[in-house]
Amino acid sequence: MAVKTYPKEKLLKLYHDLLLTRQFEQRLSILYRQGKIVGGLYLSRGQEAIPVATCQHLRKDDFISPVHRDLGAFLVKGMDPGVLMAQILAKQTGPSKGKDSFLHAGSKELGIIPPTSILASTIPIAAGVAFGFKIRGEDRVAVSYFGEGGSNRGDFHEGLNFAGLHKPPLVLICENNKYAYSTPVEKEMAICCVAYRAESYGFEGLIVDGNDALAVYDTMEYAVNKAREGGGPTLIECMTYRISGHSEHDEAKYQPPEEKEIWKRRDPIENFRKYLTDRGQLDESEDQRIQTQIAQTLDKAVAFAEQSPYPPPEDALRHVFANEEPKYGDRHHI
Ligand SMILES: Cc1ncc(C[n+]2csc(CCOP(=O)(O)OP(=O)(O)O)c2C)c(N)n1
Repeated sequence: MAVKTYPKEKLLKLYHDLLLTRQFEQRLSILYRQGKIVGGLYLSRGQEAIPVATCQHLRKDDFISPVHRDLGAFLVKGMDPGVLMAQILAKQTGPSKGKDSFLHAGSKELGIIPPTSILASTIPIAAGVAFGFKIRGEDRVAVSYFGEGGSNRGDFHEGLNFAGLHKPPLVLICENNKYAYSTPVEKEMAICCVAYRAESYGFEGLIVDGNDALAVYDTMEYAVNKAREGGGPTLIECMTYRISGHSEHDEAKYQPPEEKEIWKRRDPIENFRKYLTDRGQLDESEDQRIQTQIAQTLDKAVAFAEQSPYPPPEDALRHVFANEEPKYGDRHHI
């Protein structure tokens, strides 16, 4: 069987994006401990390969509907690291203009639908967007991300039923990290795999090792090409593990230490680095160059966010309603 080969620049871009995501989140973790992040902080440590590798195949005019563990998707889709950092620090220069923390941000220009916080709502939203592409005859794709926990909600089933019926260019990415907050997957559902559910709605469900960046990359390439060519939806279940707590305040004592150890050895970034070095695609000096470049990008992003102002109090009601700019103190009856 022929072994697939990849252009070096694509491999190095994937490696760069994985490292950028991990190191961005490491900075966030420090800022959180310094009290500079208000509210929860939900990281993707150990499962970065899923948002990062899947977004490699998307164009700017494709749409994603990410959730709380998809910071990497924001970066790969093109959001400026400084602007994203400002958003997370609730600064006026973030896309939500300081009204919200963490990832309730989006960008119409970059094709990022702001997460709503309602688990699995990403699915009917992306299915609707994809249906719009289909009606207009456009070769654009919509992608929704969700956890295996979210897949137990009604929105998941309604979205899949719609997708199965209308066959829009939709890719559904389930990030099965084995826990929904403190609930282990065996107590969430009676079957082993979310992908099995796709078939009952009339389309293909695939299972992939979510810690193998290239496996995720290849599977997504297949699903995106299929969607663009009119082949309809695909659900890709990426098997992974949540290495840290649900959020930074959660010590995750419910995760058995031996289980964590097994998955730490399956780190997607370390393994990809080994893959590249073993094949002579990355040497120490190239690695160092990428690391330095990322460190500089992040220094700049943190400085921009920290120096940005918080919004003034009188902005509290601005940009909240579609057609009005109410004055502070106005009353609104809906
Ligand atoms: C409808 C709904 N119920 C509960 C919550 C609170 N909540 C946020 S994340 C989460 C766990 C999600 O688990 P999963 O979907 O597996 O994603 P993961 O956090 O593991 O990536 C819960 C219960 C919510 N945001 N929305």
